[in-house]
This record gives sequence, C-alpha cells and structure tokens, in this order.
Amino acid sequence: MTFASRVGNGLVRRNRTATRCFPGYLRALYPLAGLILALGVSWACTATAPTTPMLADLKPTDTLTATPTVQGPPAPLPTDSPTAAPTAPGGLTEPAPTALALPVARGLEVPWSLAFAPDGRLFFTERPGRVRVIEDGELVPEPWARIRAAPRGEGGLLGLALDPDFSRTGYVYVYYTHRDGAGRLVNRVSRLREVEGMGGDEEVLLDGIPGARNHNGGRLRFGPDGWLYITTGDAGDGPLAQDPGSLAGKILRLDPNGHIPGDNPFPGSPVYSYGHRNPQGLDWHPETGTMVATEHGPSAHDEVNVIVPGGNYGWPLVSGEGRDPGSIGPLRQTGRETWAPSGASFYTGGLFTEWRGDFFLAALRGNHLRRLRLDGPAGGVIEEEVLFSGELGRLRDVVVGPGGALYLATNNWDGRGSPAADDDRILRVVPQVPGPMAPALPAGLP
Ligand SMILES: [Ca+2]
Repeated sequence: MTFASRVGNGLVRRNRTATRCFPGYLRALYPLAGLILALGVSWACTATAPTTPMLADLKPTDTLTATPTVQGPPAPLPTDSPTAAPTAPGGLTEPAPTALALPVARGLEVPWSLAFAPDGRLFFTERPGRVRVIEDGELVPEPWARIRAAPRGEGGLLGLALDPDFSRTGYVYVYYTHRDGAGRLVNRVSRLREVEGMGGDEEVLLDGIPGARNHNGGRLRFGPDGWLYITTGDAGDGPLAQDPGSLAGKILRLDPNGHIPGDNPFPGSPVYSYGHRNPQGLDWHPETGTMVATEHGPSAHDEVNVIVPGGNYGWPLVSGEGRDPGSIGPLRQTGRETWAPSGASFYTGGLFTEWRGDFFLAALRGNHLRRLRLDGPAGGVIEEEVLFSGELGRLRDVVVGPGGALYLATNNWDGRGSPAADDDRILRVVPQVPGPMAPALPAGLP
C-alpha cells in the first residue's frame, strides 16, 4: 500500500509534503518506494519546504490550520484503516485529495448555521442571537439582525436558511429558542426581510415547537422542491417523537410562507417524518434528490438516515443498530462511537472533483469533518474518511460555497469545547496543492 492510499489526518499531512517536495518522476515510484521515501525524506522536506499560501485572499496573519508542520523526527506512519481509498479504474490507487482549512472569520460566538446568498455573501447565526454576514471576505462588524433568543444550554439562535428566491424577496429564515408566555422554552421559525442591508420585519411562521436546554434540533434548509424543512429535537421527552400531534422529534415541512403543503404525508400537519431524537443536519443528493439527515444518538449510536415522507425513524423505541419492524433503520450508525453529527452537506463543487456527490457531516464530539460516499440513492456507505481530526475542535456546520470550497463553523465556545485563542472560527477548506484536484482558484470569496 502506498502512503497516499491511507485515510485520515496522518495521510493528509504526509501526502501533502511529498507532493510538494518530490519531482514528478519520483512520484511515479511511490508504489514501490513510497514507504521508504516517506520515512527517509519526509522529515527533511517538511522542515525545509515553505508553506506558501496560494490563495489570493489569504491574509498575512492567516495560519494554515490543517497543516501543522512537523518539526523534528517524523511521526509514525498511520496505521491501516478499514476505510478504502478512492480507487481508479485498473485498480490503481489515486492519491487522496489533500485539504487545507483557512480561517475566514475569528473570535465568533458559537456560529451555528452557514448559508450563502446568491450575491456571494455568507450569512451565519451566532447562538446568543445574532445574524451576521461575511462580505468580500470580511466579517461585517455590525450584525445583520439581532434576535431575542433564549440561549440556554443547546438552545438559542440556531438554524438559518435563505429563500431560494432571496435576490427578489430578501427573506432570511431563522430557527431559535425563546420563552413563551408561560416562561417555557420553545422554538420558533421566523423569517426576516432585508432592507438596505439589514434584517427586520420579523414574521413568525411556526411557534411552540417544544424546547428545552437540550435537544432542540434546529437546522433549516430549503429542499429541491422549494419547501422549507425544519429539524426538531425531542426536547428531552422521547415519547413526543412518536406522537404525531407533537412538533418535537420531527422533520417538518412548510412552504416559504409558513403554510402546510397540500402533499405533506399527514394531511394538515407540518410533520414530514418522525421518531427523531435530535436531528441537526440535512441535505439532498444533487442528482438523485435523496434526502439524508444526521441525528444525535443517546451516548453513541449516532445516525445518518435516508428520509422518506411519513417515515418513522424509531426514537425512542429503537436507536442505532436496534431494529423495529415499524420503523426505518439508519443508513449508517456509529455503534459505540460518538460523533455528535450536526450540519451536513452533499459536495456539489468543482474544487474537489473526487468528492463530488459525497456526503459531509460536521462532528461536534468527534472533533472532525467526515466524508461518506453512498452507494446509490439509498444504498450503504462504501467509503468513509475523517478530515481535520482533532485539529479544529468541535464542528457545527459544513456547507459548500459557490466557488466549490467547503466552509466549516467551529463550536468550541458552545460549553463543551476547549476554545483556542481565536475561536470560534469559520474556515474555508480548499485543496492543498495545484494539480488535477485543484483547478485555478478564483480570487477572493467564495
Ligand atoms: Ca433511529
């Protein structure tokens, strides 16, 4: 096995170093000599090769967070992983794509949800109650909107989605925890309208979604059908997830004006699927339209589910590998591992051509970005890769920028992390080296 076929962070570092240091004819010898070269030369290359930023918008103070330069003796080679590397026709192993995370914004407070506007601006929420914007690569100091959320425990200002027709309507949709008239924590979906660059005119579309300190769900996304999908948690009361009359532990679907679509699976109800514990990520396969959602399990047993209308996903009757004839089992579950998966996106960009169509999820407890390749619309996971393991801390969201970069939000200030001096951050993930994997990068965001 060449060292380029390994997965995980050890590979990313080593492969990058080799590609930068060795001329092409030496790279052709990798299958025979890669291991020896890696052991013998990687230290020298790593110690001498300059880490040259290649992006026009990289600022002098930016650090290359995904590439801690190895000083001193080389680290041990990564151990074998059960995960297969991408295999080219003819059985040749392609070098795994190498990725680099560059800070776009720092010093944020629990950025929970990222969404790009058609004009290239990056909108995001901060959980205490701010909608903010990054424009032309710069964080706009004044929030786009302030929301009177109740940031308790896992609650606060969570999801954000832009109207598919944002250029015309200026609508931004948000999901947040607040206190109702009786002082209870509940969640609501609202939309704001942009007027002269600022958000206002809040219009509440759905309120009274059961809330609690934990398990508030909170992801918003517009589907390819143009309807708004909303993930809700069980608010700590598992049986609510099986109660068709409760909005807790569900994926909901509304039209952009907050009305219930006529073809929802339960007539007159916003419920699209049920039996969820705490789903926080969802996206649709770009070609098949298959809807895939992530969900936090009870101590491990996290899930990735293919969502169908009217489907029962089992909580609290079963979770993880548990099977129940009346519910739909997960596409992937984590067994005894805990990822705590949150935001998720299928990769649709052109910067990482090998990743096109793969499903990425941001892991909180897992401290990584995970890539899953699915076998067909609802098939199993046929390839899996962990990126940035332990390097960035807790990750809350991942989206694809219009230029093909992935964007990540850290959540090291969410009460469960170990924040670095410049946390929380939004980071831009780009290929490490020019070549077939990395066509010429456009200047500036995105
Ligand atoms: Ca389940």
